[in-house]
Amino acid sequence: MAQYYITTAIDYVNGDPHLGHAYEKIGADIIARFKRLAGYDTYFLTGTDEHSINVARQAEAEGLSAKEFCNIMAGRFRSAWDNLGISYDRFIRTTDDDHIKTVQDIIRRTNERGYIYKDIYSGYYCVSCERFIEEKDLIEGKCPFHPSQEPEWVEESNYFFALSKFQDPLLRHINENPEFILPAARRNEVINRIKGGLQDVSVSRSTMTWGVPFPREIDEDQVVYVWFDALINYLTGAGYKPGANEFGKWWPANLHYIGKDITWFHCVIWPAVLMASDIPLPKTIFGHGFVTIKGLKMSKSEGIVVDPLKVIDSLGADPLRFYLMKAVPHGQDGDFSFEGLAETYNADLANDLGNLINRTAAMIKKYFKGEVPLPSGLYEPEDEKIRILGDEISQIAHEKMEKLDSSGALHEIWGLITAANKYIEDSAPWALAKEGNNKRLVTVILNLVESIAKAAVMLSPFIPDSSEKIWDVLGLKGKAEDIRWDKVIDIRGLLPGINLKEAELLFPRLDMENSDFTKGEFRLAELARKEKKKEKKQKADQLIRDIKGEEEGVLKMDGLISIDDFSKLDLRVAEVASAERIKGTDKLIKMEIDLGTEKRQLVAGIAEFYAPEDLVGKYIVVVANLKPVKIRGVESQGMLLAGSTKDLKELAIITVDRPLPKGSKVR
Ligand code: ME8
Repeated sequence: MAQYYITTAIDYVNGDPHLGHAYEKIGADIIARFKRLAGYDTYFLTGTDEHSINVARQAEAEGLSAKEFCNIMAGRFRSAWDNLGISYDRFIRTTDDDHIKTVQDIIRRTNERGYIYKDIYSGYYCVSCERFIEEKDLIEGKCPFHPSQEPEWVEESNYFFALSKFQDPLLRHINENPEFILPAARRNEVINRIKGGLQDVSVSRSTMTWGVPFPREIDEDQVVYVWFDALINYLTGAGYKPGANEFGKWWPANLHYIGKDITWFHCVIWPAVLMASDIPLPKTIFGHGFVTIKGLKMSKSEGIVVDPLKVIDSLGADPLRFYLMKAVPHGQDGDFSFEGLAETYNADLANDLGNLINRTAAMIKKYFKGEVPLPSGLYEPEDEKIRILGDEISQIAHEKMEKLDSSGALHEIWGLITAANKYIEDSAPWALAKEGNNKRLVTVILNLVESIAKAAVMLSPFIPDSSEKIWDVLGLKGKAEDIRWDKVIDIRGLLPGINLKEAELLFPRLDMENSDFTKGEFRLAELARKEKKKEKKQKADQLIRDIKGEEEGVLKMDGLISIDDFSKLDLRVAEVASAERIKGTDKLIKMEIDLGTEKRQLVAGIAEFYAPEDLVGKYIVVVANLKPVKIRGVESQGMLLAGSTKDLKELAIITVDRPLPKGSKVR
């Protein structure tokens, strides 16, 4: 049996999964499910990318070890994909033991073959992309994908991979294998960039410790650069055997299904690393488009996210899977909206598909007591037409799926559902029953059941749960997904004598006025607020830059402290749990603050400016590592931060401008 190994990108775990991630996993799942239906021995790999700087920083902020933090987050990704019906065979984590060994082995292989050397890296680094960026690629000083963040300046001694040696072999491979990079637009982008010249890339970091350790015999003080580590997951997932020159049962991968923002890593760096290691290249890298909201890319670092689980809660996984395939066409970007989702649900699933099934089931019950009749042998030309159409569509949709055009295939399959609904109108079974034309009535009903069963099989990669429900309603044996795609045309043989089950309403119509989608609108309103805040923040940042510039003109450069001095302060966000005046004083307030993991008592001289009850519930900033002191006999276990005028006539407490977990570090 031919085999098919498909992988998705592995997601960074510094935020929860969002609809962009979900779109990719659904897209890959549809292909994996199709391949299984088409008779391939299929292996589907997805997982999480855990060694990123953001992860290390966030874990620290939450007072967890990086691994503990990753355990929680990887669990959330995995459970989101389970809820979405993603049929992965392995959920890989870059902290898995076998992966760490594979990464170290690939470093050894490339090193032995002379493609790794030590040098100094100095340049910009975008923490959100985990990418070294050349100055020429910055737009107004910012990473093109993360315009709200400053790239960091990095200067360190690193190991480099000799990417520049692979310019010609890469171009040759891409030209000789038109299927290597898809869609064609991405292929052209990549070719043009390679022609622009390749520079060697850093593959290690010496200023961080969270990562796969470099092989000890090469260097004890470096960890592997997160992208080098991440790409190698595809080999680990294939069953790579370190040191044995065995690349694993599933290697080479047939398809890396990834977003268009990371084609450079997959289409240039990854194949070059494989070439340098004498390992065959994957067959195809497909760079899908982005899910956007109002034209903006959904992105956790930019704060524009919709939680797929919220959508699943309201509607179930299948409507979301279906809608995303429709809204984000093959290889392109597509806009998500709650309204669009609700409209598609009502028009396509409730009206077209739901009604087709419900009407057909009702007629079988009414005219044949629920049992699908035996063929009558009487066929009109239209009766032949709908059957032939079903067979043709199964072939066309198959071809589209083989070309990875899932949205195109879905469109074709929907053609059968539309045609079957029209067939009901045209053949008017109720009139046939009235006339007593039982033979034709039998034919029409059989054709309808056949069309629905064909659609159920072909739709099973897209809406797997619903397909099984449809299969069940029809009273067919086994599962829709057990029918091979090339046997769809033989489905008629399964039908006579089957008994319809009591149909649950498959896709109840959504009441657009009073539906759960108000939740969606609420979230969009939240998004709009966030965008406003972002605008404000950008203005504020500009102001700060302007002020800094002015200050630099007048400030002497002495009396400054280093970042190390600053980092001695343990500043934390805390919630004021209770507050009261200290009796016998005018100025002092005693409060209990909540740091998430512990509660503390604080004394502050702010009674002239704040009433105790106004303080309760505020998220303030405190110095958490200050030695406790007694003020008027009351112990203060820390200090809150406040600003004041020189004459101390005005004072304001420092608070955070949006909720952060209690105990978050202020840096
Ligand atoms: O890039 N629409 O992780 P990631 C569609 N860890 N796809 C989107 C999207 C959107 N709005 N936003 C993100 C990484 N994605 C690396 C990958 S692979 C060896 C390492 C896609 O969490 C994105 O294009 O930033 C990528 O394919 C995947 O989600 C993970 O993104």
